[in-house]
This record gives sequence, structure tokens and C-alpha cells, in this order.
Amino acid sequence: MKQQIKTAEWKSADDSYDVARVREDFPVLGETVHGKPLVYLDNAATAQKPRAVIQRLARYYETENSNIHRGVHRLSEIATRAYEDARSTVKGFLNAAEEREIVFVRGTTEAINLVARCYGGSRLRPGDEVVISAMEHHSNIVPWQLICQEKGAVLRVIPVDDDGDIVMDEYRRMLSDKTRMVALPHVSNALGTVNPIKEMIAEAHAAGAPVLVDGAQGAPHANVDVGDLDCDFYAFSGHKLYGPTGIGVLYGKAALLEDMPPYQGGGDMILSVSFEHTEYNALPYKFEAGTPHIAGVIGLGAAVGYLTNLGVEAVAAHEDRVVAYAVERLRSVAGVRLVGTPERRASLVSFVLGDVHAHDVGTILDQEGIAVRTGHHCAMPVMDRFGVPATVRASFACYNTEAEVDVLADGLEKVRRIFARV
Ligand code: 7TS
Repeated sequence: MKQQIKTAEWKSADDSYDVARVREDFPVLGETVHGKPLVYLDNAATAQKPRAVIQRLARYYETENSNIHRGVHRLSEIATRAYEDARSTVKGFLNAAEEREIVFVRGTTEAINLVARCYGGSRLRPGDEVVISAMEHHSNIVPWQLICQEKGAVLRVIPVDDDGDIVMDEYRRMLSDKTRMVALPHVSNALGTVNPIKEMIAEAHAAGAPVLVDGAQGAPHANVDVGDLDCDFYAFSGHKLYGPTGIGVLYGKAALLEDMPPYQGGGDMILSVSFEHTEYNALPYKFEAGTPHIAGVIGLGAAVGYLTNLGVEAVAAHEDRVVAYAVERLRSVAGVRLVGTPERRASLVSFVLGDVHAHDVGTILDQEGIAVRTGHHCAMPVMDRFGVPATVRASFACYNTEAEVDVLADGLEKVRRIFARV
């Protein structure tokens, strides 16, 4: 029996959501591609940016640009305040206990590398185990592989069933007093599975292991409450959440971050330096060496503000409706086989069309103005698990509509006509 997934944080039947108005906030949605209106369904790769974010970036560069935390002059004060305000916004967004638990990094990938290197690197001993799942993005595999190889630790992989759900009994069996870390995706970028992370975190804690949640596909689509989840680390990228590229967040419990050595050395992460000894700065600055992506952080703050104003739950409910419609509509296209039919799905659907290569499908859809992702989605092991080299993935955001799903379905019919064999 599969576990009942608690999805309360994903649910909200808000029919007042005005997607037409939301679309007006995103200038790029007015573009045409090959003479057709852009249908942007590659949001899991990166989301489009609302005017509020674009204008905030422009305002920063036009009127506030300065380095932070070091100048006594006016612009530096303004930039520092804007940077730290964004930290406070993110703290509220994640419901973290303290601002020092919010570390700005380049993105999810860097956040996971930081934890693997600084937490794993200082704690792992030969024979210790790190548990991940079979549905990971490469960003939540390779950093652990690297540190396990270095420390003689063992990487254990929880299997995924034919629907694309984690096999919970196997997970429970895998946890032991050797488990030093569990690292899991909130939402799979290749299958759309929403994992029962709250329950999985509680089980890991019962076994004495901390949990890192890869929230790259979670934070843009769910109400994330790190206090309620009780996760030890939560990582996400700004660019998938309507913010700039090159900026992301690592949330970590203060006690764990305090105990970890720094990730990189340089300016801003120190209190004092001599050739004999360096004293590190307090959290979160200990992990923010060098001039950070100031504009990125401020832009991310604006993106989080934008999403919060729309209402994370209202957006999630809207996306749930669109993705449910997509599943139903795609099933009606002859030759479509969904890859991943999880108990709880968020924001995306992966599929193959007969024996037409995913890249061919993507190329023909592009001619119709439709942007989808094709390939292995940086999740090669999960492609192997489902016996496919690649899938076509349509992924949705706050501005996508059922009408766009219809355009996608019509595009797929065109692919079928061109490749008459499917
Ligand atoms: N984890 C998951 C679950 C992801 O989906 C991604 C990016 C990452 C980590 C890495 O995020 P980054 O911002 O550091 O690159 N996923 C995708 C994708 O599905 N298509 O392009 C990027």
C-alpha cells in the first residue's frame, strides 16, 4: 500500500485567480516565435520574469548600484539595506526561524554542493551512508558521489515504482544508524512527483539523520514552511521562481550551519585575518565569500514578493488545474505515453510520443511557437528506470492556461501526421 500523501499545503480551490491579468505582468509572453504566439512550457528549466522583477533590477542598476557591507557612503547603505531586506523576505517566504539561516548562493546546485562539501566533508566517515532517491536531478547525485568517494562513504538509492513514486518501505528499510544524510527532491523535475517529504523527514530524524530537500521544483509551486517540515536544509534557485539566474538560496538550521566549516574563503566571510589565523564571520556571511550577486539577490526578493502577492496557494491551485487538464488532454492524443503517473503531481508532465525521438517532437513544436524541454532533464538514472533515453516535458507556471495545453495537443497531432507511423 502506498502511503497517503499529505498535500494540505498544495491545496486551495481559489477560483478568483485571474490568469489573463497575471499574463500581462510578463512582457515576454507577448512575443511571437516563428510567427506564432509564444507558448512557453519550459518553466521547470527556467521561469519567465514579471515586470516587477525586471524593473527592480533596472532600478538597482540605475540608481543604487554599489558594493555592500563595506561602504559608509549612501549608495552602499541603500544597496546593503535592499540586499538584507531580500534576506528577510526569503526568511518570511520559507518561514525560517532566523535571517542568519538564509544563505545566498548561485542556485540549487551550489547549495547542494555546499552542504555536501561542508556538512558531508566534515562528518562523513568510511562506511557511513548517504541516502538519495532514484528520481534525483544530477545536482543531487554528483555532489554526494564526490564526497562519498572522498570519504569512503556509501551512496544508497531509494527505488522508485512504476508510477514514479518513492517506494516508502524500501526507504524505511534503508535508514539505519549508518545514515548520515538523506537528500531528496521536493518535486521531481523529470516526473512531476511530489514526494511526501514531511513524513520522510520525520522518518530520517527518527533514525538520527538530517535531511536536505532539493526544492528547485518545490519552492516555485508550493507553500514551503521549513519550520513545519522540520527539514535541516532546503535549497532552491531564483530563476525557476520568476527571479534572476545566478542566484539561489540555501536554508539551513542555524545549529548545523554554525558547526560547518566555510565553503569558500575570501572577503566578507571573515572577522579578522592574519597569516597565522583567520576568524570567520557570523552566519550567514561565513558562507557568502566575495562580492555576492547583489542585483540577483534584490531581484530574487522582488520575485518572492511577486509570487507572495499572487498567493503561493492560489498559484499552486491554478497550476494543479492546468496540469490535471494537460494529463487528461495528452492521454487523448494517440501514441502519447506518460512517463510518471505519480500519486501527487505538481506543475509538469513528461511523455513520449510513439517512437518519435523527443528532440524531433520538440523541434516540430518549436515551429508552432511551443517551447518544451526534451532530453534526459539532467536525470539520466530516472530515464534508465523508465527505459527511455529522453522525454518531452511540458512544465507550467502561474501564467499558463488550458488553452495553451490545447495548442500543445494540436502540435502533437501535427507531429503524428508528419511521422505517420505513430
Ligand atoms: N534540482 C532539481 C530538482 C532541478 O530541477 C534542477 C534544475 C536543479 C536541481 C538544479 O538547479 P540549478 O538552478 O542549480 O541549475 N532543473 C532543470 C530542468 O529540469 N531543466 O533545466 C534545469
